[in-house]
Amino acid sequence: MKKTETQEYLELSPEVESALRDGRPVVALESTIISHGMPYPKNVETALQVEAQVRSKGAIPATIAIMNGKLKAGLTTDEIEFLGKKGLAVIKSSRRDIPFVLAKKETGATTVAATMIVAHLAGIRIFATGGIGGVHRFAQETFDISADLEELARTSVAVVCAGAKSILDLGLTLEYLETRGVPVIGYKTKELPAFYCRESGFPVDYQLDTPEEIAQVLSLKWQTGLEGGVVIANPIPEAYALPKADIDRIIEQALSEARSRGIKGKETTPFLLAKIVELSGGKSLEANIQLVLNNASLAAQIAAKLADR
Ligand code: PSU
Ligand code: MN
Repeated sequence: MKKTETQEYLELSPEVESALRDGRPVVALESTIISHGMPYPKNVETALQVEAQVRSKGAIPATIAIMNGKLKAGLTTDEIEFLGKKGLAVIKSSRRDIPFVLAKKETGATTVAATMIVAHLAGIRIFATGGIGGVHRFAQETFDISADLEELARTSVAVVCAGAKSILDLGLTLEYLETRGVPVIGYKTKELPAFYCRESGFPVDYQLDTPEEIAQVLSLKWQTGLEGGVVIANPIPEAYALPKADIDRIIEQALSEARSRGIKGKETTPFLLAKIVELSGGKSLEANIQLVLNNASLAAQIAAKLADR
């Protein structure tokens, strides 16, 4: 597809467009976390707080979604409210879904994979979220591996996350990323964080301790033609981390409920996320909000360093 044809379907908010034109820092944000990752109205409140956090660190937020036949980067408050209110009724959209959602002019919330695609089309290199998808537990039988991992292998956008939830098999997720050549950077940590907990027991490839060093590695990767994404794993702030034993028990219960109900395909992750919120009595939601804010802040600082280079 020629660039001009792509641009026809891409709609940047005026603010995002002017920031990109001037080479100012921009941070992409996903929308499946709004529609499918958190309950209303906390989801909308959080999405707006995350945008404010990005701004407070000197970058422009670009929340990404599919609406009215357009791939949008930069949403209005009303559009975020609309996505949050519709919740599970909007289409969870990954790479394979994009053309269908565009064709039908439906509302699509973008996953990590689809957000990376739209960010890349727009020229945004840094993206902040909560957790990435990965290799699910028992993938040996189910073949359930998130399209997020393949996207990380091919699309040149860096994703700042708090690692991944242990609804996934974190060891196999790291193996998959290694095979596909995706670097996993630990921000001030040697270990892959496990979302609610700061530790997982799995080492990361590289520990880097400043946004400047991360920006340097990203530029070197992309300048040398090594296309593809990077995972920047940023542990949840100590004060908000949840006890590992509690969260392990909740996740086991959520997994066994998903299995006994025969939940499959794209429903799996949203089902597990909602179950965890329910079983933790909202405690997990607070941790989730805090870690996303923390990721937004780091992403904005990296975007600022990248824009300076
Ligand atoms: N993990 C979370 N929160 C989320 C998601 C994953 O802790 O909101 C969402 C993201 O949008 C991610 C998607 O890209 O789920 C992965 O879904 P799947 O496993 O179906 O690829
Ligand atoms: Mn899946």
